[in-house]
Amino acid sequence: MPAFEFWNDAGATIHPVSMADYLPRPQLREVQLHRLKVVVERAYTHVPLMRQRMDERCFKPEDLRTLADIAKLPFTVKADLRDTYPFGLFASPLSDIVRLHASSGTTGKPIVVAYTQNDMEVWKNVIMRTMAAGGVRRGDILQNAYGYGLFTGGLGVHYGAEALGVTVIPISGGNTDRQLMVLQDFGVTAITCTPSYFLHIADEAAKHGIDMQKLSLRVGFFGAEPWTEEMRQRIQSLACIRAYDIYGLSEIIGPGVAAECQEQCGLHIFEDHFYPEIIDPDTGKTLPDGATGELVLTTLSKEAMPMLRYRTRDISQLVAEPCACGRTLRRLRRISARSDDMLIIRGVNVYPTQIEAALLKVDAVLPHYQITVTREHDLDQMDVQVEVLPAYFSDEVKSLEALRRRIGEAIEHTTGVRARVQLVEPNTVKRSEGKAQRVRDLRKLK
Ligand code: DLL
Repeated sequence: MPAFEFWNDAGATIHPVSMADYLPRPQLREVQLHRLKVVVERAYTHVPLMRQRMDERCFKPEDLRTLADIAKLPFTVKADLRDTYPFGLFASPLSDIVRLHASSGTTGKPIVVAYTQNDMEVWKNVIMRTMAAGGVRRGDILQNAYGYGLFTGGLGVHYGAEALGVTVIPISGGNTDRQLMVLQDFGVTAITCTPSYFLHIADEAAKHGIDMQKLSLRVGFFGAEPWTEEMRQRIQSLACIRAYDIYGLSEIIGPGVAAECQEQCGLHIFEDHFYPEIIDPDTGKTLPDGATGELVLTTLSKEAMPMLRYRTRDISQLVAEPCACGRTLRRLRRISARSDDMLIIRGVNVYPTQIEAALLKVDAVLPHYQITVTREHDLDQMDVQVEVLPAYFSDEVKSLEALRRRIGEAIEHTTGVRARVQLVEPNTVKRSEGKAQRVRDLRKLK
């Protein structure tokens, strides 16, 4: 194997599992095209819905000659998984499937996803590369606080971290007192959980007089929900760790579709296994690198459930410029929002992450908030409840009022919408052990 696959530009040794991170782009594209042809053929042969969709477009697998031809393939959407519930999109017989996971939808039945033994190897591979990109290696002790079970977070991270030689503590989500005990007593150096749950753990630590900065914890991989750069800064300074973003979704594999390197400047997509496109969500047209739009992913190596052009509903951008780390994989900008999460308030589009960014720019604000939207006298009303430092409650009312005004202005400045702000004491807003529910849209109930 050529030497470049073992060294990065800085001359540092690359862990063998990460070699694919540094493939020269032309070679990577060759791998992608080869795998794409195989996966399209597989979907056409084994998944009736995909064959029907391709037939409707008069598209045959052999029409795929270049990577650009991917645009000729039909999209797959979440409803396709629901409509074929539970096993209708499987391309392997059940006897070849070694794992099932399911993602709970907001309504009705969950979606079911499947893995063959080879799929499990791919999953392990991308998690190993994720961990390695954040500087985690053999000798590290990982507290895996993503939920174990049907959710892909816990078990997905588990096997990849183990394969890398890391000591994994399968603690799952919840039982925060026990999380704190383990964090302190087991010499934990790395943690995986949602950013909101990490904040909850940190809060509880403070209540128990535990100084997070004095623990051996060095790094965290946070994902499964949208979070902002402002939140990263809070987490990093609170616990004196490096906080990396990890992205993924059940339909594609689970965690490990993309992850940040130590540059913390976008998430490298494991492009040898997942082919990304950004599209205009309204027209479905593919957009160039750098443009903002909906992320569409095609699995290049999945056997049990190949996904062709899956519309994720996640809004992002592709960054093609080389990263200082030397990886040749393109990056995904931090997922700013899900199109499903977009609130339309008095005609203005507002994303919860915009509110988070506005709130956390104000020093006195704690990273716990809830957005409630109602309709009063036919007019949309947005209420933001946010925790602030306790000192403000013992202070003169005037300073509390000034702070409220300052937060209100920050929200209006960022979103263009005026919100009613309610300042509350620490530990008032409901905490989450998994994905945080930041928004309550009560208009939908009417
Ligand atoms: O949340 C998989 C996962 C587990 C990712 C652990 C990272 C860590 P689902 O439950 O199917 O799978 O939810 C997928 O969560 O489409 C995004 O909207 C959102 N999401 C996941 N990671 C991020 C992230 C897992 N880093 C959905 N930033 C996705 C923003 C994220 N949103």
